[in-house]
Amino acid sequence: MKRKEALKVAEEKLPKKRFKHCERVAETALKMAEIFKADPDKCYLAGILHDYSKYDELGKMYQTVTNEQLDPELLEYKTEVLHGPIAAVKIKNKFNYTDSEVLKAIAHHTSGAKEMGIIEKIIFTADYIEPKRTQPGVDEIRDIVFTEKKLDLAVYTITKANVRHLLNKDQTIYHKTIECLNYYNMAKG
Ligand code: DGI
Ligand code: FE
Ligand code: FE
Ligand code: FE
Repeated sequence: MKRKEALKVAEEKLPKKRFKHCERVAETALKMAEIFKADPDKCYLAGILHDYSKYDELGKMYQTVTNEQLDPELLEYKTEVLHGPIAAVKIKNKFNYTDSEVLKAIAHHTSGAKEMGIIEKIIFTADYIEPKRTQPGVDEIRDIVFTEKKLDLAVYTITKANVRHLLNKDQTIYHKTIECLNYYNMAKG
């Protein structure tokens, strides 16, 4: 898939505000691609498409989990945790798109995962730090990325903040989120 085609796919599928967020994530991912020596086309594609399934119907998402034999634990969660893994299979099937680095980056953009590749880490981080994000601590993470240039530390710091936030709201933590937290606690150095 080319950048222009992916842009059109995202624009037609998503409400304007969400599409704009995806454009900012893609632009942020491009900046990070330069710093961390990653393929810019893959970063752009994963960024623009990462929230493709954000507004899909929940019942259909559960059907896809079953039909595509995705992690059955996903059935215990809602759109927040499902939209990444679902978007990855839908984009693969609908557009015959098979790049596993891009598909994994889309699938893991919410939870993270252990042993992520460079595109996965960039999208996970770009989603959190794109210019319109205002969470407490986001400027520190922008510094870790653009000044210190420590991507594993950024992934860890984001995951720690996510888990804290989820626990404060008594939310259930998906196993890949926990695996990401533990793996990057070690990998961050
Ligand atoms: O789609 P975005 O809004 O751009 O952001 P996202 O996909 O990174 O996160 C979507 C939501 O997912 C966010 O409100 C927090 C939630 N989330 C992330 N990890 C987990 C989670 N929710 C639960 N219950 N468990 C998790 O492990
Ligand atoms: Fe998302
Ligand atoms: Fe995220
Ligand atoms: Fe997003």
